[in-house]
Amino acid sequence: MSDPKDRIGAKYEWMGRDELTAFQSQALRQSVTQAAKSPYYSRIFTQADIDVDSIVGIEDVTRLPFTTKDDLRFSYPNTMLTVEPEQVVRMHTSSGTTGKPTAIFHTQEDVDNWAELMARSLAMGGATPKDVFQNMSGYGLFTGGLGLHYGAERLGMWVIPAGAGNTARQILLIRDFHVTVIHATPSYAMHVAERMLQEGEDPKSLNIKMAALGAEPYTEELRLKLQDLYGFKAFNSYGLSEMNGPGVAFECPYQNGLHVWEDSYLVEIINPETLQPVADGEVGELVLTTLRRTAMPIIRYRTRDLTRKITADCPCGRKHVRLSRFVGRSDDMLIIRGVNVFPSQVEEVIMRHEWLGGNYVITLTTKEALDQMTVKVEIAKSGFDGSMLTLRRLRDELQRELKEQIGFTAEIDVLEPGSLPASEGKAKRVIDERD
Ligand code: DLL
Repeated sequence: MSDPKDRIGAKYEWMGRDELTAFQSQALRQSVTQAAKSPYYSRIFTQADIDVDSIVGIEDVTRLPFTTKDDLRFSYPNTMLTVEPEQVVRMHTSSGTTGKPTAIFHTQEDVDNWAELMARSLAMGGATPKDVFQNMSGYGLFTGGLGLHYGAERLGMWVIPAGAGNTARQILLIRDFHVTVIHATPSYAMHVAERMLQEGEDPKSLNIKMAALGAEPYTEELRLKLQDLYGFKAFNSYGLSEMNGPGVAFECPYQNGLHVWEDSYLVEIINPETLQPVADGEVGELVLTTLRRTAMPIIRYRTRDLTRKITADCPCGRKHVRLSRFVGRSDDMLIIRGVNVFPSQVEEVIMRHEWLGGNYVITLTTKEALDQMTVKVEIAKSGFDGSMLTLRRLRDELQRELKEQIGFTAEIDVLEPGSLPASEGKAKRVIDERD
């Protein structure tokens, strides 16, 4: 096998800390100068009285204004564009379901850099040109399709652009073309495994060795369950359309947090209330600045995603900072009877149960003016003896464990396998029907 230090983007991947910092400072200067060419940032910088030439090093970033999702909407369709329209080769939009989308533009250099970041990520997880790669993600405006596709091709893998859904065909393609690496959302990977189990097939028989799983929050417990079902190694993959899409952060073989590619993204973690940086290692909102994007640099983007920096050096030797698994988004936090609950806290408890499947839905209602939470889960096909007694015990156990985790009693509905709606992309875990 070739030396990993020789591969695509290696010059960035293996930069030392001082080298990275120096590179970031120079790239930040360039990025801010480039941003100022757009009508949007030119106005914002003037309003905030920012002299672009005074931005010298990464420590100056805090003098720049934040950019929010609303700013992107406000700049729709293209006031953040910094180049002539004929230099644009591609656009994507964010996956928001309400209101105007936010559009992101790329030059040829931008899509090339993105593909390099994605290739670098997949290779870090162990993918090689000898692998056959199936992309089980939606194509189109969603970045999980073309983002992974170009990265996998850039790495030199044989790519199957299967797209989302059509589970029977996904399984057929994996078998017939000896797929060794897949990309999917964790919820869809779970759905495929459960479908196979229901049909008496073993997901391990597919012989997949690696999975890139992301685009939605998931717990370590869900990763372990998937690894156990398929026998593959699953790597957490993080990104967002505003920062290209996938390829922002990915796990190394130690699977102990996601390395953010700091040659391309400047990382800050802030307290969302005070907007000040949190202490290293504390949970806060991730703020990212693009460092190598031409068509549409974005300065200090408030992602709303909650995570913390892992400060210890990674045994893999890469110096790119690691982020811990995402807790969720600040806007995903549920306030139930005054208690703050993240869906991931509920998932953690469910995934620890071997008799339960990997799908679940949290429904919130109001009963006699009080918030009511119902957690619907499915019995796993394997391992369950079918008795009412076991079912009742399981329900009581789950209710007790959830109460320990979140502090109040939830209703539990244990359903037959396959009863809950299956996800093909990002799973909808919460239905809020409260008054
Ligand atoms: O989901 C890009 C992507 C595609 C990432 C494929 C990974 C794989 P958006 O549709 O703009 O882009 O959604 C971005 O999804 O702000 C997070 O809230 C969430 N998200 C993405 N990856 C993860 C992850 C793509 N690994 C939003 N863990 C982000 C937790 C994630 N949340």
